[in-house]
Amino acid sequence: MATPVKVYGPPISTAVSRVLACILEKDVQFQLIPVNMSKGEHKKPDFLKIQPFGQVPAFQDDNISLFESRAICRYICEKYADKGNKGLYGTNPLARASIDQWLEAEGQSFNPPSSALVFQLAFAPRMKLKQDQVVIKQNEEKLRKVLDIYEKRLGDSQFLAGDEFSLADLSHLPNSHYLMSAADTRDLFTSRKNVERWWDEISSRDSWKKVVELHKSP
Ligand SMILES: N[C@@H](CCC(=O)N[C@@H](CS)C(=O)NCC(=O)O)C(=O)O
Repeated sequence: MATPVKVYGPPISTAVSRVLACILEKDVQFQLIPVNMSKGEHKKPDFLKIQPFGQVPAFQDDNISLFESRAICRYICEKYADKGNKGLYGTNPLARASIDQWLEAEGQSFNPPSSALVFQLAFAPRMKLKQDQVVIKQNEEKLRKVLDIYEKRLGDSQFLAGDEFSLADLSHLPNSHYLMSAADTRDLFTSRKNVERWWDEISSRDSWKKVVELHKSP
């Protein structure tokens, strides 16, 4: 039996969730290793050896360590090409380029405002930090513009990179999950009919439902 890959970090972290969703889509055996962030374990020397920026997730497969959730997902898709969802990262150069394009759009355009909002709306209250209304307003405005582009794209194709669910859609799940749970930002999705249809479809995948279950573990 293959040795399970190791994922370090709490599943409620958006970047950890991204990797878990990919692993579950690919049906790869994994071991989840808790990192107690409130005790600063992610800044300790042993952890910095595998994640030099002191962030989660860190990932290990055989004798290699990786960090950066999107790079880890690409690696999992390449290494385990024959397992689980075989089309997740495309099966030809053009399909893969389209997936990479929308993965970049997620990382460069969607993630900056959405992760700022996730921090303010979901994590600041848990950490007993005061929410910054100016940051919330500014990032809602930025995200609105990004979602207008998504609305148009998702009117032309079922998913971002084409008519199949891909790593590009999957990468949006973690931040969107928290934004859909907050009244203010939920409306940004539900007021756009194609974005809402897309969210309903991608969030009902078994892989994502399992990640949401894992949010209950440390
Ligand atoms: N670009 C990185 C982001 C990782 C990241 O920001 N992780 C957060 C949790 S979602 C973290 O570790 N925050 C604690 C810190 O930065 O000290 C990735 O995608 O892996």
